[in-house]
Amino acid sequence: MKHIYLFDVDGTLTPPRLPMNKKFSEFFYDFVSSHDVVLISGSDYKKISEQVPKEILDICNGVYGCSGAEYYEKGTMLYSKLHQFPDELLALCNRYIDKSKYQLRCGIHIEERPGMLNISTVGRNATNEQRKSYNAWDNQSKERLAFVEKINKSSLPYEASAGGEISIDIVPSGWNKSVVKNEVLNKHPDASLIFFGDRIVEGGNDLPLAEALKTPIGLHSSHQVNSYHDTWELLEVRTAISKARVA
Ligand code: M1P
Repeated sequence: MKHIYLFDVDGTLTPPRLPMNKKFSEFFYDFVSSHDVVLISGSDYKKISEQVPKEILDICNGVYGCSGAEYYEKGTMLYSKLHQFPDELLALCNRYIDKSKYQLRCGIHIEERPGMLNISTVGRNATNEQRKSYNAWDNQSKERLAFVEKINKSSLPYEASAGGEISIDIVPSGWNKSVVKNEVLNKHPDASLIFFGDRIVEGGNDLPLAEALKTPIGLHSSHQVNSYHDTWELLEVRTAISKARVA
């Protein structure tokens, strides 16, 4: 049976919004060279390519950005789904940002991407240190989770999730990472999909895909990781097992 490996990027293959670790990228290059691999990030392709070396992106079977709204093969965009977000939703996001109890504002609080709004109270211009501080505060205050729930429980035809450390992704209902399951299975109907993500948690942007991959016979599987170290370890175990099978 064909196995296809699906990986989230931030927090799964790289530290959030940072380049891949050099040694891990060497290991991962070898892994991608010998396995079918698809990347699926909440970020857009531009951000993904700042983090994952081009040599790796070019040998992946495919790369989905914006939770599936854009798709690339070998650096070429094959599609990008656009969406016009309504003023009502933008006004709600602006109110969330303005009313936040988090004082620091670093700039770029609403980023429009293909098929996605990315919103952050601290702002996308936050430094790495400012990100960490916001994230620690958010873990206590649960600010993002509350807004994610508010959007998801509203009658608006949109869904929200908390993907990385400082922001929330908002997409039209159904435009989440789970779309990748059918995309991949349409090309490889008999494949078993193995997904790695760091946000397979309530309100997390990897959860819809992990849920979609649950089947009664356990054909597909999902693995919650806490960093690229976990991913590395799990892949090392898998490659060691398959080498032992061959030997
Ligand atoms: O890929 C995970 C997330 O990475 C970034 O999140 P943050 O800036 O909050 O760490 C964003 O690009 C986000 O859209 C994406 O889901």
